[in-house]
This record gives sequence, C-alpha cells and structure tokens, in this order.
Amino acid sequence: MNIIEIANEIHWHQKNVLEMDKITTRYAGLTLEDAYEIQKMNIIKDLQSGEQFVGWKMGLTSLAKQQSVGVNQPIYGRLLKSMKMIDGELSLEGLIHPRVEPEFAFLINKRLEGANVSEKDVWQATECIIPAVEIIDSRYRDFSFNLIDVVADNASSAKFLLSEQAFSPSQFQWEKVQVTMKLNERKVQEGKGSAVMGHPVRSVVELVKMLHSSGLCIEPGMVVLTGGITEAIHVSSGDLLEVEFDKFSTLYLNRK
Ligand code: 0L1
Ligand code: MG
Repeated sequence: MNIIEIANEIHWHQKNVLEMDKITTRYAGLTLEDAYEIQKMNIIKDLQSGEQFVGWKMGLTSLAKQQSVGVNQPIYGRLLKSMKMIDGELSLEGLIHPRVEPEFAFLINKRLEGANVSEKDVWQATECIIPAVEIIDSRYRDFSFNLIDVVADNASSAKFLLSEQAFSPSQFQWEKVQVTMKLNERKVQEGKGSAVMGHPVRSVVELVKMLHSSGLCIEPGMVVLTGGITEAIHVSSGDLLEVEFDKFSTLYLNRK
C-alpha cells in the first residue's frame, strides 16, 4: 500500500468528476492518520496549481449525520477559494451527486490553537457568524464510505455559499436558531443550531483540538463551516433551494 498512489487516485477522481470504489475495501491497514495525510497531499497539489486555502469545514457534527454514516466522531476537511460560490446560483457543474446542507460559518480573526482551547477563546477570536450552505459531493460510488474513506476525500467538500449578511457572535443564541430548507417551494428539512454538537461554537473548539493533534491551527482570516444543521438533501440541476435562518437571513440557490 502506497498512500501517494492512493492520494493520486482520489485526486484524479476529484478533478475528473468520476465516482470511484472505496479505498478501504481495496487497501488493508489504512489508518485515520493516513486518511488525513492523503487529504493534505491532495490539497498541496491544488495549492501548487494556484488554488488558495481559505478555511476549514467540520463534518459529521450532528448525531443524525454520525448515525447515518455509522461513526461516532466528527471529521474535518479543507476549503479552497474555488469552492466558494459567489452568488446564489446553483451550478452543479463539476459535481457527481451533490447534496446540500445548511450551516453556520465562523470567520476567525485571531490564531486559534492548542489542546486546551475553550469556547471563550473561540468567541474572542470570532469576527462574525455567517449563515451558509454547503454542497457536499462524495467521490465514492453511491455516497458510500467509512470514516477513513471520507476523510481522504477531503470530507466530501465541494462548494459552499456564504450569506452577504454577517452577524455579531453575540447577536443571536445560535443554538436556538431555527433553520428551514425548501426545495422547489416545499419544506424538506428543518433543524436548530443545537444539532451541531449542542452549539456550533463547540464544533470550532473540537476542530482546534483535532488540528492541534496534527500540529495545525486556525489562522486569522480563515472561515470555518461548523457542520450540517439538518440532513443533507439531494439536488438536481434546475432545483430551487431556499434556506431560511429564523427570520433574519435567507439564502437562495438558483433563485428565479
Ligand atoms: O459536511 C459534512 O457533514 C459531510 C461530511 C462527510 C459525510 C458526507 O459526505 O455525508
Ligand atoms: Mg457540511
């Protein structure tokens, strides 16, 4: 087993928008550390071809999502500038079988690091909180994977949209914010901010701790997607999506 070759295989499928078989059924003995190393190797390739690293995403932060994948821990992935959707258009180009989920994004303005980071540290380093939508897209056939597979595939990262409205961290009780997703004008999902580890700030704390164990940290200017507030829903070309965050913000994808 050569993790450089495995990383190359995943990267090829990411760039060529093609499904692949799980790596864990084909390569025995892969560890979670190998998976994060593969993720990092592929991001380095992207950076070498001119990409820009803009932040982190936490995934599998809700009990519902962990149960649906059969795991009991969150994961992280890396966000690149090209993943950022500029406006509310829903372009599914370059995606295999996209799913959409609502999230809160934290914009960080001070370095966050260390195993002992607290919620207070995160609040002190948070410039603002931004309603967001993540489009995830697994490169694995049928969206079927285990923890190691999905980490190696950059936690299914594909695209994300940030609202143009940014809010002060103290403006709302984020865990109580009700989020509703409508697909083609029909309500399909709803949830509260508390679905993300009880409170989305805990997702950032957990990310800092996970990064610390790999000698990494969150640098100022980075955005952090804290994890899905509801189940992710399948979207197809032409679908209209409306994501409402209480009454204070609404994000549209493919608004007519
Ligand atoms: O952002 C997420 O929670 C997704 C993490 C990976 C699992 C998936 O693709 O559903
Ligand atoms: Mg997500």
